[in-house]
Amino acid sequence: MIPERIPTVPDSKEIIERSFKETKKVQDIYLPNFLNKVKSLSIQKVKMMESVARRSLGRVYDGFPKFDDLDRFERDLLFILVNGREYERSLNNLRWARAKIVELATNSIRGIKKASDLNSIGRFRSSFYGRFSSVIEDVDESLSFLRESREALKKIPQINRDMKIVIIAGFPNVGKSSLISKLTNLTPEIAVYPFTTKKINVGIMKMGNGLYEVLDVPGILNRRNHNAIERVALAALDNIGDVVLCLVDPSEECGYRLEDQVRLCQTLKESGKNVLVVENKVDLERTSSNNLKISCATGEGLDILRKKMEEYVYARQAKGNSVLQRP
Ligand SMILES: Nc1nc2c(ncn2[C@@H]2O[C@H](COP(=O)(O)OP(=O)(O)OP(=O)(O)O)[C@@H](O)[C@H]2O)c(=O)[nH]1
Ligand SMILES: [Mg+2]
Repeated sequence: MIPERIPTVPDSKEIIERSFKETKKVQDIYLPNFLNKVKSLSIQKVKMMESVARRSLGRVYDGFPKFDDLDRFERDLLFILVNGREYERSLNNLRWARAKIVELATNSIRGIKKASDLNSIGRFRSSFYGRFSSVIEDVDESLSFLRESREALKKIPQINRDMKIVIIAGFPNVGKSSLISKLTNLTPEIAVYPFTTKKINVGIMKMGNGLYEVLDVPGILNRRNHNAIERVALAALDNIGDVVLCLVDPSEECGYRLEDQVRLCQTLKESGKNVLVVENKVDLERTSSNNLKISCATGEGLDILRKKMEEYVYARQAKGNSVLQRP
C-alpha cells in the first residue's frame, strides 16, 4: 500500500541548520569540575545533533514506501513514474547516512569522555561537526530525488481491493472521463484534445446493494511502444479490474479511426479480460452494431449500461494476461 501521507523531504541544508540550531538550546549544567562540565556540554551537543538528523532522515526513510510494501500494480506504476533503481538507491543512501551519523556520534562521544584536556574535547567535537555535515551533504541528491518521487507517488491511486473494480479504457478523447463523471460523483478534467487524463481517476459507483470502484484511465493507442501516459493505463489493466469497459467513439470525432479503436478492444479481450465494448457519442453517430450505445452528452443508454456492468461484474472472472509491453 502507498501510505496516505508521504512525508515532505527537507534538503541537506535544512537538516544541517536545524541540527545546529537545536544544539544552541542545550542547557549549561552546573558541575564543579570545569573539564567535566565542558565534556558534558559537548556530549549533549553531539547527542542533540545526532538525534535531530537521525529523526529527520528517519522520518523520510520510514515514511516512503519500500518495494516490498507495494503490490504489483503499485510497483508497475512507480517504475513508470520514477526511475525505480534510483528510488531504491536514494532510500538506501538515507539509511546509510542515518547509521553513519549514529556511528560518528558514538565515536565522538567516546573520544570526548576519554579526553584529558579542553583542546582534545574541542577537536573531537569539531571533527564530528565537520563529518556530520559532509554525510548530510552527501545525501542531498537523494533527498531531492525523493522530493520529486513524492509528487509521483501522490499520483498512485488508493484503491480499495475489497470492492469490485470497473476500468474505463479506450483510445484518447473517446469520452472516458465524461463517462466516469456520469457514473460517479467524480469531476475529472474533460477536454477536446487527446491525453487530457494523465493519471488514474477513481470514483465510487453505487449499483444494486453494492459499491463499485470505477477507474478512468489515460487513453491507449493500439501500438506496441506505449508512452509513459499510456503505460499508466496498462499498469491498471495488467493488474487490477473485474470488468473493462472498452469505450469507442464511432463518430471518430476523437481523431482516431473506429477500426483501430475496435482492435484495441479486441486486444484487451484476447488478453483474457472481461471486456464490455461500449459505443459513446451516439448523439453524433449511431452504428448498426450490437454493442451497447450511450451518449455522455445526452445521457442516453446510461441506465442500461449500469445494469450491464453489474451483470458483467458477477458473470465472469477478469484475470487476464499481461497487456503491458514490458521493455
Ligand atoms: N458529442 C459528444 N461529445 C462527447 C461525448 N462524450 C464526450 N464527449 C466529448 O469528447 C471530448 C473528450 O472527452 P473526454 O471525456 O475528455 O475523453 P477521454 O476519453 O477522457 O480523453 P483522454 O483523457 O484524453 O483520453 C470532450 O470534448 C467531450 O465533451 C458524447 O457522448 N457526445
Ligand atoms: Mg480523460
